[in-house]
Amino acid sequence: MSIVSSTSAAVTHEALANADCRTLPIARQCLSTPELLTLQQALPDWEIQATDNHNASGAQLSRRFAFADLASAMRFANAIASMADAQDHHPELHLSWGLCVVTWSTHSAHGLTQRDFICAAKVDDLMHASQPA
Ligand code: H2B
Repeated sequence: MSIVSSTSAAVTHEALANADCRTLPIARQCLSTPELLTLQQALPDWEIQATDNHNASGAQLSRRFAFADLASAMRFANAIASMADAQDHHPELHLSWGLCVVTWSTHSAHGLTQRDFICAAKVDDLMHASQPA
């Protein structure tokens, strides 16, 4: 099941966050530019970046999350790790005092696939869940 097709209308954040990477076939092909733009509209806080790192020779999806201290950033990173294992899709995490930078790409496709957008939406939900109402 594909969340997005080149002819599709808008995709919601909720639809991404509720999707399950384990139901998707192995990703070998990166999303097209129109597909990337459609999905990015659902994740306005995330930035698509050019990269030449060892996993993604094309593009990656990244967001910085600010915290009051290191322990809070580490708790958030641990929650992301549990979600990532459950989805069998794993981010790069940069942790420092008050900061967790989350970066997604799909190693098997060497770039961005819908798995990255699904997991980014789930990270947004984890952030909302960790904030006091
Ligand atoms: N995470 C990411 N980001 N990209 C992948 O291609 C990937 C992964 N592949 N996590 C998964 C694990 C694969 O190695 C295992 C065997 O399912």
